Amino acid sequence: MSEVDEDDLDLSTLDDDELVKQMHDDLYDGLKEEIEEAVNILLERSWAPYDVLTRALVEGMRIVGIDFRDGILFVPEVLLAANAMKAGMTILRPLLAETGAPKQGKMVIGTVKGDIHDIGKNLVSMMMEGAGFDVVDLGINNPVENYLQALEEHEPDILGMSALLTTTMPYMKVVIDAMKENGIREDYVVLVGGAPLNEAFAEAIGADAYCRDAAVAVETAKEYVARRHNQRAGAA
Ligand code: B1M
Repeated sequence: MSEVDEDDLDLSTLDDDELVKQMHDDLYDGLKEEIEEAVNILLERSWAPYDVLTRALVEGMRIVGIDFRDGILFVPEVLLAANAMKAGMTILRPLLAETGAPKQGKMVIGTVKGDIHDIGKNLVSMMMEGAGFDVVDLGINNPVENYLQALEEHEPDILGMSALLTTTMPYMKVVIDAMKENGIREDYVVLVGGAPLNEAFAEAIGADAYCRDAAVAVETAKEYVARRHNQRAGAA
């Protein structure tokens, strides 16, 4: 995508707008080291980690997604872009988690069975940690047993599920139905997210809420946990 010879380009000479644009190109081209360097440059320029994440990385991946959809990019190229994005996120993760926010509660989160997309889930995990939640990340491709076992073992306030495919999103209902069958559905707040979902779907499968993005996930989680604490205090 980029017309500039990457070897000749000194990223630090670019102004902020040019650098962000270059990062979109570098993400598109799967250039991991360039992404890492550019993330560090923006942080040195006092950019907030959240702005680096959303304006440079998430926006870059949005562009990749469009060309993937349109058949211009294919799986191998998108994998490289995803790896470059993850490298940038690795630098940002501790900074986002370091906010000193008071402890809010605990969340177990995982991508559902059949689905290996994890960038969005990882982003939600990072933002939740930054907001003061302890996060147990189950990774990708989780069968219902993984969720049930993790709920029993970690006793979280929230179960988060992620799905990026229209073919895998129905699996969220399998998990929620299993929770109902085991009589534990009401013990947890169930939040779901992923690009193909919407509020109507979340309601139809019996989740508590659909979260459009990581920021909404944090706000929704805080709201539901506060509500649960108030209910418990009222019942005591
Ligand atoms: Co895939 N892929 N992919 N892919 N991929 C999509 C999802 C797709 C929309 C691309 C397209 O056609 N436009 C399409 C799905 C079409 C559909 O189902 N309708 C698709 C396809 C078809 C496929 C394959 C089937 C391709 C193939 O093999 N032919 C295959 C399936 C593999 C599988 O899972 N079984 C596949 C594979 C891959 C890669 C491995 C190459 C790679 C994943 C790498 C990785 O994740 N480690 C990949 C990628 C990168 C994408 C796109 C381009 C980008 C996804 C992403 O990371 N977005 C994606 C296109 C798109 O979504 N526009 C696409 C950035 C991320 C920050 O956003 O994940 O939406 P997102 O997360 C957001 C919110 O959704 C929300 O918050 C996040 C942060 O703000 N959120 C939650 C997400 N999870 C949440 C959980 C919560 C709360 C909020 O819990 C509380």
